[in-house]
This record gives sequence, structure tokens and C-alpha cells, in this order.
Amino acid sequence: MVLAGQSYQLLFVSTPLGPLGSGVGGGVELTLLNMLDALTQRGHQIQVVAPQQSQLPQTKIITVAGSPQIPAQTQTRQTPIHIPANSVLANMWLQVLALQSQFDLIVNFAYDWLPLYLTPFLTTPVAHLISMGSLMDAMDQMIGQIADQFPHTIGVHTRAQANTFPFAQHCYPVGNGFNVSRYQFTPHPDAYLCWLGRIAPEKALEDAVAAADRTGLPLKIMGHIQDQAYLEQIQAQFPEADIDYLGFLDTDVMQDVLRRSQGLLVTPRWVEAFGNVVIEALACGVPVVAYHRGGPAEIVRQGETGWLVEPDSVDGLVEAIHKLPEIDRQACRQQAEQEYSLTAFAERLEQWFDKILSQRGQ
Ligand code: HBI
Repeated sequence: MVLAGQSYQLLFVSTPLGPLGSGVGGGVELTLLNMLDALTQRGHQIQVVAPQQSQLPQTKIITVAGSPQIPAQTQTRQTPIHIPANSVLANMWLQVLALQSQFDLIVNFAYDWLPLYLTPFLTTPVAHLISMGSLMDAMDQMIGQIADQFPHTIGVHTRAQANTFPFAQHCYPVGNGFNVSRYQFTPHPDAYLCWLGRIAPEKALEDAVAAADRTGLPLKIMGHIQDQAYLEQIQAQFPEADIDYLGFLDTDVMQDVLRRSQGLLVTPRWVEAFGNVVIEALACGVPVVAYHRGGPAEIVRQGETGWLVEPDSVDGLVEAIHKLPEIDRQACRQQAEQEYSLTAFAERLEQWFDKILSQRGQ
């Protein structure tokens, strides 16, 4: 148990998809940065193991070479676990093996089989932050096994995400947290909409383009292009739509565009584990129009901080866009400050780590 005020020595092990700071790792990159922020502010000592070319301000980072993992969401449920030659994931966990005795706890950010499988072989406890819902049988089986063998070590963002797994009741919800002060509250918007996120089929950008096009409002798009052909297919499908792809931008630049929008469209085709972009919008005072599905449906307060619409209904999106002016933008900012601040997140994380470490004692 860590007594109040005692600090942890933590080892964060990043996602093996690509370098931290590249956006290839999607939402989990921002989650790692926010956890680093939140826990460092509370006096904990953190080091990070991540793929080569990773960038991290003022943090001790150990970068590792090797071939990236295949993104799990591009696999089918029955796909076997793939480990490429010279796997960066395997190389990162060799580093963990060598360093583990210096730390109280290891925090795994990868949605991958290997870190889970290695847990029983490590002498330092591992907290697994599972960043997506159920995708593959081999992963479900491995996560479930560790959830059973090491109680409370499977962390998730929302109940909706946990409920996609057969072992939902063994998942430990930690929500998420953001440095809300990095987002500038903007009371009076310009006349455009935003869409944020990894550009890939499971995010259904085409629905947002279709809805914005029908309202006549320009749509500004930001995020990492994971599937270039998918984006080009949308541009071809809506040649007349007033859409602007601005790239994968640093938070400060991104929020300067987001904060001046009338609303953020969130159109997940899958069960979004959390929906970082929802909080980023709320922090700017920007109301959210989201499909009533997954994490965003647990965050958006209907009629207060946004509108939840019938999943996959473009008509529903259009109707909600017309109702955006009814939302009080100050209420959006307040929800971000109250529920998703770094302080609130750090408290939830410390409780989670305490639970794991006290379990270890027995
Ligand atoms: N796929 N294999 C694999 N490993 C990850 O860590 C991973 C992923 N897909 C997406 C992802 N992580 C992150 O973008 C999550 O935040 C969604």
C-alpha cells in the first residue's frame, strides 16, 4: 500500500504501433501523455519505454528499435496473434524485463497479447490499460486469463467498453483525464463543424461528411490518416462537400481550430472505448453530436453538453446539428473541468494502483 503522499516508481510501456507523438498510436498516445502529466504532478517518478523516434518532453524515455505490430482493429476475430521479425513489442518487453526491479509498478498501454502473456513471468506487478473494446478471440482469452489471475489489473475507460468483454465485471474503470487548461474556452463559435480522430473505417467519417454536407456547414477534419484509400473514397463520394483535411496537429494547434467550431461530430461505427475527442471538445466549450454508442454515450449529457443520436443515422446527425445552438457552451467546459481534469484522473489512477499493489501484498 502507498501511504498518502508516498510516491510510486512507475514504468510506462507504450503502444508498439509507432513512435509516441506520431499519432499512429491514436487515442492511447494522448492517454499516456495525460497519465504522465497527472501522476508526475502528484510526485510520482515515471520512465517510459517506447518505439524509436518517440518524442516526450522532460521525461526519461527509453526508445527501442524493431518492427511495429499490426493494428488490432484491422484483424478479424479469429486472426491468430502475429509477431513480426525483430518485433518492437518483444524488444520493448526485453527492456522491461531488465529494468523491472527498479519500479513499484509497470503500466502497459499496448492492446497486444505478449505483455499480457508475460505478466506471470514478471516480478513487478503490471497494470494493463486496455484501450479498446473486444476485437479478437485470442486477445479476449488472454485479457480474461490475466483478469482472473491478477484481480483489478485490467483497466478500462468506460463501462460500455468493459461490457464488450465476457469478463466485464473484472474490469476496473479509470475514465480518462486531460489538461483542460490547454483548451481555450470559446463562447461564440464560427459557422463550421469539426471531426477529429484516426481516419479509418471504424470511425465512419463518411457519415459526418454526409450530415455536414446536408446542413451546408463546412466540416474541418483533423487526425492521423490510418487508411488513405478510405479518405480518398469519401472525397470521391462527396465531391461537392465543403470539407477541409487539416492533418494530424499538435494539441495546441488542433484546439485552436476545434474551439471556434459550432460542434464536434462523433460518428463511431464500433464501440469507442472512450472518446478522447469528446472531452477535448467539451473543454473548449464545444458541444458534441455523437452516436448513442460506446464511450461517448457515457460522457455526453443529452441536451446539456450535446446530443446523442440513433447510431448510424445521418438524419439523426442532421437534426442534432440544427439543435446545437440550444446547448450552453459554458456547461460543456464545466463538465470537462469537473469530471475529466488531470487531478480527478490522478486520484482514480492512484486508487487503481493501490488496489493492485495491496493485492500483491497478499
Ligand atoms: N493495435 N496491435 C495493436 N496494439 C495497440 O497497442 C493498438 C492497436 N490498435 C489501436 C491502438 N493501439 C490505439 O490507437 C488505441 O488507442 C485505440
